[in-house]
Amino acid sequence: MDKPLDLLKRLGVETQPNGDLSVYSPIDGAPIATLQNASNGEIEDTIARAKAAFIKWRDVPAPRRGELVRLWGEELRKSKEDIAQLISLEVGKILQEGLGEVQEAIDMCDLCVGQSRQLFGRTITSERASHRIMEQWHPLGPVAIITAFNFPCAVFAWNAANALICGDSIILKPSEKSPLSGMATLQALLRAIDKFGSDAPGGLAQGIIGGVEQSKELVYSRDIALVSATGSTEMGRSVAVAVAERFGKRILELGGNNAMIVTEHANLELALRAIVFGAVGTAGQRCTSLRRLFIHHTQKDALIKKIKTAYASLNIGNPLEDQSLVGPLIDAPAYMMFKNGIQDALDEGGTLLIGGERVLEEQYPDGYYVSPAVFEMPSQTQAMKAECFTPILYIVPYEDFDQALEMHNDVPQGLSSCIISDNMREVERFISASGSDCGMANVNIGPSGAEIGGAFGGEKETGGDRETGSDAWKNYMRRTTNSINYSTDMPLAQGISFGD
Ligand code: UN1
Repeated sequence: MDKPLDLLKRLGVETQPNGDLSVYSPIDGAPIATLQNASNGEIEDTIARAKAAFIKWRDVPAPRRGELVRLWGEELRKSKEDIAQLISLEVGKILQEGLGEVQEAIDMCDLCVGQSRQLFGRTITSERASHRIMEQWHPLGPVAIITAFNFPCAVFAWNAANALICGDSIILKPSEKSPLSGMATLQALLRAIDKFGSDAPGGLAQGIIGGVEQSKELVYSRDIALVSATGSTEMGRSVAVAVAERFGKRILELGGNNAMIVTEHANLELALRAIVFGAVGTAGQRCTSLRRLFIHHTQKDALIKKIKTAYASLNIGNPLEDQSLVGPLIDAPAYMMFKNGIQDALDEGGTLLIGGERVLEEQYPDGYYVSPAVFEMPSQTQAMKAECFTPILYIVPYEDFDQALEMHNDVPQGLSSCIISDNMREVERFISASGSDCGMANVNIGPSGAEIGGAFGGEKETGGDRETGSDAWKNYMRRTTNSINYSTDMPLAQGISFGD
């Protein structure tokens, strides 16, 4: 691993030695760099530049805008290893997951290159003779992208790639816990903009360093047409209200409390692989992490045995080392959350089956490594209904499928979900209208690791919006309905006769 400052230099990320935002590595708590939080004046200027850039960019043909995103993908390919290392260093993800995250950003660019030629509306038949109705999708305006610490590269790219092909300018406000990886991803975009040439206006893509105060400036600004924010439900609630108050648009991707149902017809080996990656991957710090596991009572003992064996052999350690599968939690508050989560589960009658300890404390006194915890709970308790963004998995056995479905949906969040079953009745029921109430309902796949081709997002307190693929691009545009009369008459709709 290179020295952090060499890595940052290679990625074009500028740091401010006397800046007021310090970034630490969760690996050992060591400082990586300092950055300067943006002042109100700087944010106002940034928004003004984004507004001016939008006026020019919206007139560049969409497939040409796609070419910029293609170039961004090329730059990301060139910097893939470097950005992945930075993500490991700054977020604590194992290198494989860091590489996967950059790959997700590259895939998003590829998707958007094609999508830039497919920003189509419908033609609708008119009730009037020699009339036609059609829809067009037009660029929307400056888009603010507020990301969470855990996916600083991919979630930025999901939003920025869509926004750019849709003709919008963008402003990134990365999480104050992992601003460097976001800025490195932005720098790759700025290199692409340099290569693209003069029809990419200055101010098309910008970044703002800061926390809640800086986010608020963006959220309250009437010049920001769309706020796309990823993070906690609490954050999302205040963004939703502020943006709605000024009739702005928003995309919210908030808490997940994702579950799996393992039925009596499940292939347990398949279930095990999905459980371990889902609950332990990224140290349980994905929106899509597996948190609740409902097991048919006939499968419980066998599956718990397998889970315990798998958890006992997990390599917890420095995420930059090849053999590590579980890196550290992001910071001390995350560790407090883990500890409280463990206590709450015990207080509610849970039996701790494995894990739940802080580990490697001597080696890394300022790094918060924990052994992922598994509880067996007597029922779906109160603590299980809140998202605890750490590797705690709660198991609840069930007797009949309807009961499992009911528990599955009985939480405020609705992001991702899955069933492990070889029985088509159970599977179809799970993905039917009366099945999972989540934005994503998977079959024989875990809840995390979604591909970008589908629409990503969830219901209820998850926010209700969608990003990435499918028709999510429409969220970054405005729709106009055009009614066209090519006759020489002026018939009115609804058959109205008005003074004729
Ligand atoms: C997130 O945790 O905010 O589905 C995003 C997944 C990844 C993205 C997670 N593709 O787990």
